[in-house]
Amino acid sequence: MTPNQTTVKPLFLLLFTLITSALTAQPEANYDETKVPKFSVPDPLVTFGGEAITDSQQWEEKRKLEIYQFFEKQIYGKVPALLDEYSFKVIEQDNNALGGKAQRKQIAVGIKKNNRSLNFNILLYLPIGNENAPVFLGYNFHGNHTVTDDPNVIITEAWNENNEDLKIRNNKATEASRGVRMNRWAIDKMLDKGYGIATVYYGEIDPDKNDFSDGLHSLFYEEGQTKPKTNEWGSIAAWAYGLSRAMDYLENDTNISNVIVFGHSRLGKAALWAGATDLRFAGVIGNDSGCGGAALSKRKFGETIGQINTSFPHWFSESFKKYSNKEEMLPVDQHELLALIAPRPLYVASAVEDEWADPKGEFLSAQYATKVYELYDKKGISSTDVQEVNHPIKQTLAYHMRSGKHDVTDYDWDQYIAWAETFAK
Ligand code: GTR
Repeated sequence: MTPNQTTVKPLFLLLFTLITSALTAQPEANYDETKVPKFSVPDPLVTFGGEAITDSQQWEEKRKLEIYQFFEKQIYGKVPALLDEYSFKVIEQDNNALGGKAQRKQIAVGIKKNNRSLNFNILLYLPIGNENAPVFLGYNFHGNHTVTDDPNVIITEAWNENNEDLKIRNNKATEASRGVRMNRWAIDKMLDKGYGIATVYYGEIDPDKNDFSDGLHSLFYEEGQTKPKTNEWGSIAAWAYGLSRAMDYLENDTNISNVIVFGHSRLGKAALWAGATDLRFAGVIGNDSGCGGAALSKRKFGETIGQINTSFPHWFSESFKKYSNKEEMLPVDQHELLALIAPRPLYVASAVEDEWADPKGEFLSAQYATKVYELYDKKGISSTDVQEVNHPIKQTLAYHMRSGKHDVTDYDWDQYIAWAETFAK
């Protein structure tokens, strides 16, 4: 190599790095209400073609489908095909679990496509003495064994994001992380009130990394394919699909009545999309779901589409990237995702210190979706309702803003359980 070449190469590399980082750099997140751009959200009751919708039948026939298809093709991405096979097996059961409070079942679900298979485990607790219990179904972030200190819960074998606080090391869960997330799952409260709880480790459906070689997506590839096509599913849609596959088991368990799908944060986004795609969920809860969940995108407050698509390029469909930092171009906003769940009960929850998820954007979104609930004579967040800390509004479309941070707390569960009493039993 000549001396000339040795200096040219690093210079070229430097230039290349500068250009690519300039192209992908994201504007600073905005937390200043005065800097929220002037925006208007699309009216859920006017079709893309400009036609007004005045009743629930017109909504179902003309508007709901076009909104659904937009979210499906341009935001979360389409599921490419049907499964070839589905099976489940109760691999463990104890009718005297948690000190006699619950029946515990662990169910292995197997799905097959193109001779490839994927397995995941559902952990289910049902209250003793309530033969027809409503169940909360939600993913957990690090394994079923983290939601309880019950020593019999199977430890996941799947890839796990390292987390020193939760004692997850070498991308593997071990006995050391048993019960580390009990604080987020008010299991005793649920059982005492006659509710069951079903949970699945989301990494068993699709490991949360920007790598499409593993997880659910890879089962569906055609010869030579290595990632989903442009309008096909990202990880959020895959997780939502996994919730439906858990539902396939739960709806056949004769001890279960209604299933309310729940999720926090990224898993709240997945729960909302699952609620929109699968009518079998009797209720839907999005806890601190933020950008790409309940929060309006066009406010550009806290996390934006540009930021989320850069930090988590695998979460949405490839086609969603064209809206990065171009939120004003979107013909929909997230209130219309909420509207797709109507008239079923839906709870949107924020935390006041969780500014990254834009609590105000979540509240407005619930408020703007309410007119679709009203078509069915259901109540939501009216234009005179105000967003106040720890003042839940428990209508069919419910909302609260808890004090504190991005988290799931007993306060949240107290509200969800009390709200579920109004429809789930
Ligand atoms: C953040 C992400 C949010 C939210 C959160 C979580 O890093 O920006 O959209 O999903 O993770 O899932 O805890």
